[in-house]
Amino acid sequence: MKLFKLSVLFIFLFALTSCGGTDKKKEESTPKKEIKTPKKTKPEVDLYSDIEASNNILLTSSDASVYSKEILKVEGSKKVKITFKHTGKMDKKVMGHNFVLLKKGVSMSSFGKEAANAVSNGYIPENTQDVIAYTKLIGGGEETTIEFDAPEVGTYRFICTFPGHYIAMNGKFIVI
Ligand SMILES: [Cu+2]
Repeated sequence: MKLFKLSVLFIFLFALTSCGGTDKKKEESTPKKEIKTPKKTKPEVDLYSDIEASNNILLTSSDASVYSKEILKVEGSKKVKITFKHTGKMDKKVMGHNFVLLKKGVSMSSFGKEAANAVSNGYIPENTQDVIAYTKLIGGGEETTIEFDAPEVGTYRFICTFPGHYIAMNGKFIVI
């Protein structure tokens, strides 16, 4: 009799514990799609392979403080000619623009801040050693042209040094 009770208890316990196993398996969530991102192993110069090099550049700006191009690509060991136009209407005292090509390693923000104080010199610090080439400051409707020898192969930065403009008016100048 005692054995019977034990076996009933055992069956009861067995039934209890096995209940949990009868649950339907949750449907597995949809498999994750693998997103393959190509590794950027190419040198920076090649990232803009869709842009053709030209040593005769037309760059414009307007009453908005932006350049028409943020990537300029030129061939090395040649002259570079940049025609810079301001297509807006505002005076250069309010919305002046220039094109300033910085030497390698020169910080856009430090130079931009320094240049903002050089009001009497068109926002170019006098006797600066940080610049490869620059245009004068122009206002709406004006244009100016500069010519200079392309610097050695590499990537340089250009900015507008009118106070505060370098934040939006900057770009890369690539010599190939
Ligand atoms: Cu500007």
